[in-house]
Parts: sequence; C-alpha cells; structure tokens
Amino acid sequence: MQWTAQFLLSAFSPVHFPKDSAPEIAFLGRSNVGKSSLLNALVGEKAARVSSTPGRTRAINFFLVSDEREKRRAIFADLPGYGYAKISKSISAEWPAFIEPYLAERGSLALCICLVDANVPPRPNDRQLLEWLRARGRNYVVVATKIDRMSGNERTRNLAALRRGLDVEEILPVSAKTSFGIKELWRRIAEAGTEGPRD
Ligand SMILES: Nc1nc2c(ncn2[C@@H]2O[C@H](COP(=O)(O)OP(=O)(O)OP(=O)(O)O)[C@@H](O)[C@H]2O)c(=O)[nH]1
Ligand SMILES: [Mg+2]
Repeated sequence: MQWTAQFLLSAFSPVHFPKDSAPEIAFLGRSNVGKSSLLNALVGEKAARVSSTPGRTRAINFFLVSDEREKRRAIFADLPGYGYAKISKSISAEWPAFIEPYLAERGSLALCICLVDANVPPRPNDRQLLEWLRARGRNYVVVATKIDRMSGNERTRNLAALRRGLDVEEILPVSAKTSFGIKELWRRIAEAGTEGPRD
C-alpha cells in the first residue's frame, strides 16, 4: 500500500469543515499522547505537525489520505488534545466548543481512534470521552501509544490496567517510533470503511 496524505485545511468552526467526501477517521486523545505522530506513522510521511509542547493545536486539521493505485480514499482528522491543564474539570471545559458538535454530527465520521499513553495510568477524562462516544453509538478503537518505551512485562501489566480502568475489552498497542501495531491499525481503519474501488 502506498498512501499519500495531503493537508486540506485547519478548521476552527463547523463552517470550515471540508465536504464529507470520504470516510473520516478522527484521532482523539489527551495533549501530547501522540495523535499527530500516529497519523504520520500510518501514512509514512510527516504530514501532521508533531510538537514537544503539548496543547499547541487548537484546530481540527484535516488530511486527504489516498492510495492512487488502489483508488482508495479517506479523510484523517487530527483533533486538538484535551486534558493538559492540571486543573481541568471536564473534557468540554477545555476543548474548543466545536469539537463536540463535530463528534456528534459529522456524517462521514467512520472511526474514532482514541489514544491513551501506554505509560500513563487510566485517566478519568479518557474514560469520560469513551463513555460519551459509546452513548452516541460512535465506532471507536482504543490504542495505547509509545509502547516502545516499555519492556514486555510492563506492557502486559499496563495494558491490563488500562483495559480495566477504561472499561474496554481491547486496546491495541502501537508505536509511532518503531511502527509496532501500525499494520493492525490499518486493518481496523479499512474495516471501518475507507472508500475502496468500485467495479
Ligand atoms: N517514544 C515515543 N514517543 C512518541 C511516540 N509518539 C509520539 N511521541 C512523542 O510524543 C510527543 C508528542 O507527540 P505528538 O504527536 O505531537 O502528540 P499530540 O497528541 O499530537 O499532541 P497535541 O497536538 O499537543 O495534542 C512528541 O515529542 C513525540 O515525538 C511513540 O510512539 N514513541
Ligand atoms: Mg497534535
């Protein structure tokens, strides 16, 4: 597969959202969890801006991802992170107001990739987001990022704690650094419905 990612636009309000012309995959998670890095690892290029300063992105950045040979297309939406401020009370209090309507109403949203850091214990705001997505019947997959930072035993322990704490059956371990888990995540994305060739 040879994917290319083309930056479309940064949206600060629903009027800026691009036409929903292809199945959309949203990247959700706390600031600094590795959303932009994972997006880049999936497409194999530096499309999204990676920053060591958490909370930089306040917009939804849309990318058109395509495989010209196979005639497949998807839109990747890199969302602003939540939960960086230590005093945060809820997700919505610190997330730009247009994120909630995006998640609730975007017709083409096919899959939410919910990222949690494999090195960090379960957090209430991650759990809260997952409950919110479940309540609205959104299709999601939870991935644990930065898995390269830990040994086998620690991995198993942390992933079990995250599954328990977030009340989910399955968490896919991934690393943007080593590309661990990227193939499996692509499989999930394709399942959720990238637009394939029509005969
Ligand atoms: N070791 C390791 N570091 C990673 C991985 N993914 C991301 N990072 C690092 O984590 C930091 C944050 O990565 P980003 O991809 O910018 O995180 P983000 O979730 O997009 O952050 P915001 O846009 O601020 O919400 C950067 O310093 C990355 O290099 C990974 O798989 N392994
Ligand atoms: Mg980012």
